[in-house]
Amino acid sequence: MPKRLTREQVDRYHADGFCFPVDVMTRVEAEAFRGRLEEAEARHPEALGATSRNNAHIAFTFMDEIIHHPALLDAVEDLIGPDILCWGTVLFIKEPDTPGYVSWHQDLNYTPVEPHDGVTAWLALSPSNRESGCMRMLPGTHREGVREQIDTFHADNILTRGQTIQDLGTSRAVDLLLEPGQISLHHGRTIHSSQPNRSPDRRIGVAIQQFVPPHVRERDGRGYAVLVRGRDRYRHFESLPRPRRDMAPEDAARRDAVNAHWADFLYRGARQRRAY
Ligand SMILES: O=C(O)CCC(=O)C(=O)O
Repeated sequence: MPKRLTREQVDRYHADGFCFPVDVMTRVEAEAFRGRLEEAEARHPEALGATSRNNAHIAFTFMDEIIHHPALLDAVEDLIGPDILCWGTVLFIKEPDTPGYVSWHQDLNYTPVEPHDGVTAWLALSPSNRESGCMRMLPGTHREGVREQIDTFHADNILTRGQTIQDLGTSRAVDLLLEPGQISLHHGRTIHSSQPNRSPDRRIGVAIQQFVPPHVRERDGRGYAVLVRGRDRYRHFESLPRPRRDMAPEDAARRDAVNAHWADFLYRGARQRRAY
C-alpha cells in the first residue's frame, strides 16, 4: 500500500516516467514557504538569484525543511523506498512576463548519478500552468535511453548550457498543471521542457533533483548528499549537515564547494560557461 501516492499514480510514474499532481502541503503552508523564500531573497540577493539557484538547501532553512517535508518524502518513498538521500536542488524561478524557457532535455544526460533509480520532485510555490510556463513531459521517454543533446547557450534558455534534444515529435506532450503545495515527480530520463512565464505572477518551482536511494553513486567521484530519511548503508556520498540558520559561513562555504563540484560536470566539454 503506497503511503502518499495512489496506486494509479505509482503505475503512471512507471508507465509514463512522471506523475502529478500530488498534494503534499496546504496552500497556506506553500505560501509560508514562498514568504520565507522571498524574505531570504531580499536579505541575501547574492545567494538566491538567477545565477545562484543551485543547492540552496545546504545554506537556507526553508529549503532544508522542504527537502525533509514528511508528506513529500512519503510520496518519494512510494517510488524509491524508505532510505532516501537528497543529492541536489535547483530553484527554477521565472519572473512575471519574461522570456526564459527550458528546452527539451533529459536531466540524466548531464547529472552523473548511476544507476538511474532516483526521482525528481518539483514543488510548486506559485501556480504552474500553461500561462506561467509549467513543465511539459513526453510520456514513456524514460524507457528509451539517454538521447544526444546539443548545447545552444541561447540567451533566454535557462538551462545551464541551453542543452536541447533535436527533432522530437512533441504532439503528445503533457502539461504538468500544479497549484501551490502540489508536486510532480519525474524520472531523470523523461524528456521535458517549459515555456516562458506570460503571467503577472512569478512561477516558482523547487526542483529536488534528485532524491536517490543510497545504492546510487556518482560516476566519477564521491559527491555530496543529505540523508533525509532512513539509513545509508553504502556511504557513496559525503554527508552534508542541516543548516541551523540562513547563510552561516560554514554552510555557505559547503554550498560553494558543492556548486563548484556541480559546475565541473554541468560544463564538462562545453565551449563556454555561464555563471550558474
Ligand atoms: O522548472 C522548469 O521549468 C524546468 C525544470 C526542470 O527541467 C527540472 O526540474 O528538471
